[in-house]
Amino acid sequence: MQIEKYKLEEHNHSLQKEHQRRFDFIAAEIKDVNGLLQKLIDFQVAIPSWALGTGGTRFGRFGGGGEPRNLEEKIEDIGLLHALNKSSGAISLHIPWDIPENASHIKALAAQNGLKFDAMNSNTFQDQSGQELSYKFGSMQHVDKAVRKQAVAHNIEVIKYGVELDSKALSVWLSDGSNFPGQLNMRGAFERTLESLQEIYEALPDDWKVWVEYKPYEPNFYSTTIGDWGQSYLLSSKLGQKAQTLVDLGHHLQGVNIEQIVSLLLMEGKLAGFHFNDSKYGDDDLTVGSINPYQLFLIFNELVEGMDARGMTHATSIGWMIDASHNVKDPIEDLLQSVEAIKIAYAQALLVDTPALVQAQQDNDVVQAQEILQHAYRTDVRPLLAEARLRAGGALNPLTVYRQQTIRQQLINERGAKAVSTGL
Ligand code: LRH
Ligand code: MN
Repeated sequence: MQIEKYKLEEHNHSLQKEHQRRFDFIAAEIKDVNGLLQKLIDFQVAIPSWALGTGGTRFGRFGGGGEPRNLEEKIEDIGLLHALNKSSGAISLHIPWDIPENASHIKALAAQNGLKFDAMNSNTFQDQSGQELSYKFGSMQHVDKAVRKQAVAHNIEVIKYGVELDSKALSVWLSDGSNFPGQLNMRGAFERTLESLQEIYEALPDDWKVWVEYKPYEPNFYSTTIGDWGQSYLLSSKLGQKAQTLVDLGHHLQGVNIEQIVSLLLMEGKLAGFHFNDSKYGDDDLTVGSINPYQLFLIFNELVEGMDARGMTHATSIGWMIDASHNVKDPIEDLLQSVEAIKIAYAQALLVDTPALVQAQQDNDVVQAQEILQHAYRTDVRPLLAEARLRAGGALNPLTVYRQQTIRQQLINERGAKAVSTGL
């Protein structure tokens, strides 16, 4: 389903006066407000194809209605999201959950919805029906060469699907590891994983990247072969310049300083991009910025500083993507909130008075440094995001339009109230 343009214009007109007052207030404080707005307009967040349905845990799943039943409907839902916030112009597919049977049709449908194809995700953490060899004891780390070959072949197949869709990256997350001490020779597991990734690396088209995602635990609970940024960085350094490290915010143990990891990966030119979400305990995959928005701001502060230091174009130099699971929220509302939280953190980081901060750091004026950073964090940048959406043809308040137009009810009428499995 599409949103009629006049309905968006009606909504924006009804909020215009109040918006203008708020925008004028903050714009008065910003030197090059149009430059900042252009950065916000260009900043697009990719939406995972597996996040348009209701997620769940091993204890249960409470499916909502109107969920997409196939790849076409997932593309339509992201198209709807993008029509509202003009900030979700890409989809990331997971294979085999979303095999593009007819690539040219899928590509055309995505283009109609203003969407590009971001990284392609492979899957050697589940056994598919009809699969010859099991990944129970791992895939690329497996002691049996035949299992490793099967995993390599799957990743090369995923690259093929991606080439047809003009994607430019393969994203690899391996659940490989062990549940008990003694179960695995961890050096052997790492070396076999490297050997497998090298075969995949050789199959990458020249203009492609391979993104190596790390995660400390789950589904393995003693060791994970690619368990932290160091192990991913070691692999991507040994593989070559087309290999980089992907940072999923939920894949860090309590107390880890993620923004420090980001600054170092950027320094090394080895930061692939992000799977944005939020968490309080483990890999909770909650709405971005819903638990620790200050950490998200600090990460973007390092990103802006590090990308500017390397002359990188913010919007296109690394992968910006959400990886979340919606257990109790409407998936589209959850994604609207997540994209908003990401762009709020980015806008606040763009407002940091960097010359003053550098001076305070030079003077070891710790108090002043915090004041400068938190002034940006405590600035309500939402009118800037609304203005950027308005100029890009979106809604001043996407969530309000989504609810006022009873879009979920329309999707339920169209698709039915029954829940649809998301593969996870
Ligand atoms: C693993 C992960 C990975 C995906 C999966 C859906 O926890 O973050 O990025 O493949 O979630
Ligand atoms: Mn992830």
